[in-house]
Order: sequence, then structure tokens, then C-alpha cells
Amino acid sequence: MKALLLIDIQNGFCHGGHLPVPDGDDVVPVANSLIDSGNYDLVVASQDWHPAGHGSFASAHPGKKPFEMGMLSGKPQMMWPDHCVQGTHDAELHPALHVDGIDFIQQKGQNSAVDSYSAFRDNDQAALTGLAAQLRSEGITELDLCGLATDYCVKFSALDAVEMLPGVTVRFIEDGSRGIDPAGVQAAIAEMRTRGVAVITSEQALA
Ligand code: VGL
Ligand code: ZN
Repeated sequence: MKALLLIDIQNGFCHGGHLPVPDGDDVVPVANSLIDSGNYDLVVASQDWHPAGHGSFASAHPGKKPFEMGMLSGKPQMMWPDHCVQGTHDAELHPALHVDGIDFIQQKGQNSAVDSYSAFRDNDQAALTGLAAQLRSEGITELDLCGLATDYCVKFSALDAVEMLPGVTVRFIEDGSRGIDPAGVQAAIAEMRTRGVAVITSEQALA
């Protein structure tokens, strides 16, 4: 049983969004070809879904600017621009994404006191979203993932998949993903490889 996990392909991370990832829109046609391939028994999309004033927003920390480090609940936290606020256009999935082929949307990031890069659990590795249990109950044995951003939510989701779904083959689709920082992307890919994530192309995923 094969699943496709599309990470945070939302307006906020694409052109014109509040936290745009360079060339973020370019993942959409790749994601659509994967969705439409019929290769997957289950297609899940994650959605960053923050309440207004979320603790990861620089605007919630007087004197802090976006992309500086700050603190959240006593731990170092990247200060992000306000993004993907629940119910706003910024939080919607990209309008060109073939949502009819998506079986389930996994929201995350609702707790203001902790960020949640991974679609599986928060950054404290405490609160689970329920996605791991769902994939297990569906009998998923292979998980391919891609989306935005490689160096944050895609990486954290891939590493959690390896850890939380023992026995499941996890593959990162490189051309279906884009990152925020080029050095961060290279480090993320190296870390994923080291931790047992296969790095593949969409062509390989579709083969
Ligand atoms: C993300 C930063 C903050 C992501 C989400 O989707 O990679 N990055 N929130
Ligand atoms: Zn976020």
C-alpha cells in the first residue's frame, strides 16, 4: 500500500504568499502528476494552520524581526512572518493543486505555544497529529513525500515518518520540493539520507 504525502502546498509558501519559498509554485505541476498517476492508494496533503498571533510569528514578539531567532515556550524558535492563518487565503491549498485527488487533509500548527513543522507531531515531539496512526491503520508500507519547504516541514515530516512508521519505506521526491535556504536544503537532504530516507525524482516515483 502506497501513500503520497504533499507537504504545505499552500498560497502562503508560493508566489504572493506571506512566507514565499523561492520557486514554490514549481512543485504544483509535479504534485499534480503524482496525484493523477494512480500510483498511490492514499493521497494526503498537510496544511499549516496557525491561529492569528501564533508564537512562531515575529509579530508576536515585540522587537523581533522575521527570520531572526527568538524564543518560544523557553526554546529557540525561528521568527517567521505571519503566515497561513486559519481561514485566510494564505492558508488555502494552492488553487492549481488537483485537490479532487486528495483523500485527506492533515492540519497542523494550531497550538500557539509550539511550532509544528512535521505533519506527524509538534516540534517538541509531544502532541501527535494522528497521521502516523492513520497511515498505520491503512496498512501503508511505502510513503513518498514532497512539497514545501524542503529545509523545514518536508524534512521534519520525512524524519518523523522514518521514526514513527518503522518498516515503511520513506522516499523524498526532490524535484517536487523547494526550500527556503539553499544551504539548508543541502543539509536537509544530507540529513534525510543519513536517517534512511531515499532521495528520488518524480520520474522514479512514477516508474
Ligand atoms: C513551514 C516555516 C514555518 C513549512 C511552515 O511549511 O516548511 N516553514 N511554517
Ligand atoms: Zn508555519
